[in-house]
Amino acid sequence: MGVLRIREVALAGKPNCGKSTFFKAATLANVEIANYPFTTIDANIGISSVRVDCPCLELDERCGQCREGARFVPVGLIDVAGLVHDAHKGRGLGNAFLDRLREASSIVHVVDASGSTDAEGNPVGVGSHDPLEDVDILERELTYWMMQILVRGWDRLARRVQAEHTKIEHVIAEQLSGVGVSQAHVRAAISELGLPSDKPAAWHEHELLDLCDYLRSVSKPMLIAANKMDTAPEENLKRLKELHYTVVPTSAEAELVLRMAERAGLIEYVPGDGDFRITGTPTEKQLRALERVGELLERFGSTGVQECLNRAVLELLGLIVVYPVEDEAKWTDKDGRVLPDAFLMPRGSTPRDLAYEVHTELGEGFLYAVDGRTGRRLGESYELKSGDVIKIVAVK
Ligand SMILES: Nc1nc2c(ncn2[C@@H]2O[C@H](COP(=O)(O)OP(=O)(O)O)[C@@H](O)[C@H]2O)c(=O)[nH]1
Ligand SMILES: [Mg+2]
Repeated sequence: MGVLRIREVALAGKPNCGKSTFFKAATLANVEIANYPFTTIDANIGISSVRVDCPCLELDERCGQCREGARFVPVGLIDVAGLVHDAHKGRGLGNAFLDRLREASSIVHVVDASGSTDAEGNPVGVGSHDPLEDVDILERELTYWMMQILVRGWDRLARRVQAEHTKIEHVIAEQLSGVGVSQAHVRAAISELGLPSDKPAAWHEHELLDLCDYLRSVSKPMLIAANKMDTAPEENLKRLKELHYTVVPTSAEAELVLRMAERAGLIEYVPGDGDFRITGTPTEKQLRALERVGELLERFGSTGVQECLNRAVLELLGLIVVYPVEDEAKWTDKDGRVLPDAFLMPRGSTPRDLAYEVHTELGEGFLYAVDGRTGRRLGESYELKSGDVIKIVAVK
């Protein structure tokens, strides 16, 4: 087994939108089903998971690593301190918050869709604040944050690029590498905005800002959790859904109720499901809370929390889940465990990439791979698909 490389999702949003509730719910899991450490790394960084259909559904028996065919693959989750307007200037927790986002590969923007908190997160009457404003504020803060990093020493940089005829995308990507911007991102942005790449010293400040805005949108993929859906006016949900984002109505609170009830042995609930089963003896009060959650599930299909995590990882980051095995016929490892591991890989990965992900030595000794479904040898350039069961053959 190689070291698990954890992909990260950050929860961002203003104070009181429900980030910590979402975080707590999403990182609270049934330890027994997990063959990886479901521990909280620190108060604000934890392990959550994406849910996929387990390939063992094609077998006669479940593999023992999943819950009735629902396979949970670990991802890191960061609860970023509440963000307010002008955070990039150091307001609120300011740059400490923004620095946390450096580590994240995608962002779930938790928005209080009920409109019951103002731009700073102070309680106001339900529906009295427009949640769309919060979306603008977060975008702006991230853009200005990148701008701040970019303009550090910009004049000197731009002049040097012009004098030495070096590539501007290289210099910008270097400057912004800490926030996850690549040369390809910069090249795309420059061409999209039609900036003269040989004359960066002549770029206007507003053009630099547009550049940062574009870079933000491509390097920090984001979706919106329209949280507090239980009390949100229809109109707010509708307007949020019209934005050019993936918008998932959520109730972090409902998810927390379900996960705690399951932990307490009161219900059986598989995260992401649209229902649960009472298996214990809840008190009158607990029963009423569960009934309320039940109604919500009926109305929305699920609490939305698992869907946010799934889409942030599988759609925004474009990752797939692949299952390496030692025995391609039985889908087991050397100890006979069925489908022992699940790896998240970037789309477009090859079997050799998977070998490296499992272990550097396996990657270096890679000879070929076998498809666990067909028993056929896979070509060097085979593109792995989500759900693939793969045997890797390497020199010993
Ligand atoms: N009605 C409702 N309230 C929620 C929901 N999620 C969180 N809250 C409440 O919103 C308040 C702020 O939540 P918290 O998670 O501390 O927000 P944070 O400041 O963004 O971390 C708390 O009172 C939560 O109980 C939800 O889905 N529905
Ligand atoms: Mg919080």
